[in-house]
Order: sequence, then structure tokens, then C-alpha cells
Amino acid sequence: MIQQAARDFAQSELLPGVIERDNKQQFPAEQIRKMGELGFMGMMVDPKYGGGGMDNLSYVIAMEELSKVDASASVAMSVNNSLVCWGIEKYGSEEQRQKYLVPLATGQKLGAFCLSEPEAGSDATSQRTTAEFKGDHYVLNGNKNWITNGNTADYYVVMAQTDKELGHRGINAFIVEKSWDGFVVGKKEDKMGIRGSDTHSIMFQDVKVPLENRIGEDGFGFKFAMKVLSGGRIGIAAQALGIAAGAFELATKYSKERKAFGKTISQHQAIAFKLADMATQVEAARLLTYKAARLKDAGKPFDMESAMAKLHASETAMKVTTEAVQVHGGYGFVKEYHVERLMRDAKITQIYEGTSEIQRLVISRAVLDA
Ligand code: COS
Repeated sequence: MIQQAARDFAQSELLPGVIERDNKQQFPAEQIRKMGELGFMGMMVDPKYGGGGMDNLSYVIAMEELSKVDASASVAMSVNNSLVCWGIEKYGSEEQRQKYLVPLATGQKLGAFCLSEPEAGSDATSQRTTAEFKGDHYVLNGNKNWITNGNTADYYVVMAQTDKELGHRGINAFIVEKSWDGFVVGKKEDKMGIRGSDTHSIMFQDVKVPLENRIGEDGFGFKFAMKVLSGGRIGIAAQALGIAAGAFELATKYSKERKAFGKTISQHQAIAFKLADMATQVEAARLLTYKAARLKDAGKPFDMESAMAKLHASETAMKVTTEAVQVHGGYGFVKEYHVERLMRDAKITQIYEGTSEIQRLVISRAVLDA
């Protein structure tokens, strides 16, 4: 039912206008509002906080379907669900859950996650944004980069360094409201893909954050970010899976319609074998993503499996979308046929929430430590 609901929504609400939004770099605001009404923005949150009370498997199934059509809308959903809502529900205080989680889970407000900085992407322990402790509050200063939902979010989970001497153990995580003094939304990025997603730099200029907005104990911020990202990677794996599966479906359909040398191109082995490889890679990505989701649902360790799912699904998304363009030939290179957009959208899945290289680092450490 969840799969069907997401599929119907993608076809009726996301597909119309997706090319135009990509061209104009227009955020799907109206579509995200409707996704909130349908419960897609807080799928796994406990119903007592306004969420859908569903499991991770349901979430990845919905993510796949929406990402087949519009990865710009699905990344807004992924950040809100897995980085912001899950982080606050799991590690936030009851007061934070009531104040922030309820509006985020019901889709009345949108969340963003601010870890990356101009000089701290993969090397996330090198936070230069500072959070100076002043007794009953902190004062935030610094810059964050490539923030999804940068200008459209209301609440931002922000990592910042309180005690430089302590390294990553001196980092804290805070919930920051966009409306607060000194919160400045910087330039919008002009991107290769997911162009409908709203990506900005953010500046903090003496932003006063009350102590009660710190998530967890003093110094928990880096571990918080790592734990949350580990779950977030399952969402991005599902997004990459959806991009790949969407391109595969389009290529299959086209191959049965397009004729060359007196038969459909699907009847030529050169194309049929491409489709066979694409189907196999997509299915492998799906199984790895489902496995990571199921482990998280069972409360078992899933760091390595979420890294494997994201690594494989994002590499698959790049390969399969490139082949889908090839199957479409000249038509694949023009916007009307969607596959060129999916190919551009696929690229970011190998970069955000940990590059493919970082996933290999996480996996290799787990394998070698075992
Ligand atoms: N869960 C809980 N804690 C974790 C963790 C996880 N998944 N991964 C690391 N940690 C903890 C470690 O236990 C360590 O704490 P202690 O020193 O108290 O034991 C601390 O975090 C630092 O870990 P580590 O020493 O492994 O740090 P490194 O700098 O070597 O590497 C990586 C950490 C590379 C894994 C991390 O920086 C990372 O994931 N980088 C990518 C960040 C990212 O995804 N950026 C995208 C931004 S969001 S779009």
C-alpha cells in the first residue's frame, strides 16, 4: 500500500513540472507540503509525536518510488526523516521532541542538517564553526556549506566546536531556528543535479542558542552526527536505488517501442544484455538497502550495512542511468526523455552523506576490525 501510494503520488504530483523545476532550479514547495499531509515527512516517527509510526523498510520503499521521478523532492524528504526527525526523536529531550519534532514530523516545518563546512566535508571532525559556552546559552559563529533545504527549512540541526582542545569530543549538536538573530542564509548553489533541491551556505554570526537546544550531553555532537548519518545513508541508498530503478524502467519501455534494423531495439542482444545487467544491479542495490533497513528496524548494528547499501546503490545509480541514456541514443541526451536528468541526479548520491570513498573507509574498518 505504501509503495502504491508513493507511486501514485510521484506520477500525479511530482512528474508534472519536474523538468521545468530542474531547469529553473525551483524547489518543489507545494509538492513537499502535500507530502507532509500524506505523512511522508515523518514516516518513522512515533505517532505520539505526529509521525506515521512506520518502519525503515516502509520508508525506503516510499523513498525508492518518489526518487524514480523526482530526486530533488526525495532528498528533502530524506533529510527531514532520517537526519533531523530521527536524530531528535532518538537523542533529543522530551521538550525538544514536543517543540521541534511534532511540527517536523507532521510536515508543518522543514528541517536541515548542518555538518559540512568549506574545509570539513569528509574530514568531519575538523569543525571550525564554534559554539562558545556562556552558562545558560551558547554563541555560534561560522559557516556551513551545501546545506540541503538551506533556505526552505525552519529548524536546523547544527554541529559546532565548543572545546577545540578536546577535538571531536568537544563538538556539540544544536537545534537552531532560522528566525534567530545572526542566522544568515548564504548563496544558493547552481548544481549539476537535484537542481530542484534548495542548497545553500549558511552563516552564523553571534547566534545565541539556549542550553536546552543542545542535543544530548556536552561533547556528544560528533557521535550524534555519525550515528544519524549512518541511518541517513539508508535513505540515500534508497534514493540512489530509486534513481537507478526509474532509469531502468524508462529504458526498458523505450527499448520495446523504438525500432531499428526492422525490429525493436529490445530484440537486439546488445540492448537486451544491457537491460539484463541493469536489472541485476538494481536488484542487488534493493536487497542491500532492504537489509540495512531491516537491521535498523531490528535494533541491530547497521553502520557497515548502511555504508554498503549506499556505496553499491549510488555506484549502481551512476552506471544504470548512464546506460539508460545510451539505450535512448540521441533522445537520451535531451531533457524531454528524463534519463539525462536522472544521470545528473545520480552523481550526488556518490558524494553526499559520505562519499563512496568514505563508505569504503567505514566498510574496510568494519571488515578489518571483525
Ligand atoms: N557511530 C558512533 N560513533 C562513531 C561512528 C558511528 N557510526 N563513527 C565514528 N564514531 C566515533 C568514533 O568512535 C570516535 O569516537 P571516540 O574517539 O570517542 O572513540 C569518533 O567518532 C571519531 O571517529 P574516528 O576516529 O573514526 O574519526 P575519523 O576522523 O578517522 O573518521 C569518518 C571518521 C571518516 C568515518 C567520519 O569523519 C565520516 O563519516 N566522514 C564523512 C562525513 C560525512 O558523511 N559528511 C557528509 C556530510 S552530511 S551531507
